[in-house]
Amino acid sequence: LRPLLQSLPGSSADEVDRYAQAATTPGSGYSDPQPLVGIIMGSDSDLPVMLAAARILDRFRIPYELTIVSAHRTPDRLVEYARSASTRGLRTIIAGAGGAAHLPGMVAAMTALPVIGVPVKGSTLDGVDSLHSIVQMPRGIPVATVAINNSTNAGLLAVRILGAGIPSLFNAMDEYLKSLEGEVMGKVQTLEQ
Ligand code: RP5
Repeated sequence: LRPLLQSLPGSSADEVDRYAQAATTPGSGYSDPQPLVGIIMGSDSDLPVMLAAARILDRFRIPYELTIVSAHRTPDRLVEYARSASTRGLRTIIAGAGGAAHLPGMVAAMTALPVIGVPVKGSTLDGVDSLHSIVQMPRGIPVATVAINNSTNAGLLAVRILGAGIPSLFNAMDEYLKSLEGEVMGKVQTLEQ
């Protein structure tokens, strides 16, 4: 993934190193080397969208792994990934895909871990195809679905899921909410001056 990461605008050299590490050596670069979140995507073309989730997990210092798993192009890899996820220590999976986006649903069918789906906007249908594919999971197999291309919210939801059982993370999310409020109130004050 490194050449692709380097070609993306807006990523610092440090970030490229970290993402490339997450893709090759799960959890490296953190004091706790065990990845708690798996970020997967159907294609390297999803990477520009999915990196926002990695940025959020970096911000909250949550170790993650990052890789490509295609439901239709690498079905055996999908089964192996989903079936081994919980025993490998993952606690939540973020899965992004575009088009007929069956990746999140198929992963959720093969693990009891919470799965967050990110509908990736493709070249046609504006991502509504991906959104419907992910959000319309039939009864019994839930996938928590975020907005089209909004992997930031997928990262934040993963933090909240983990934070429900980790007080320091819960407090960090509380601080994050306060920072959002502070940002808006700062703008309000500037406008009112
Ligand atoms: C899906 O098909 C991927 O998740 C991606 O969003 C879309 C297009 O893939 P590429 O043709 O760019 O590899 O499986």
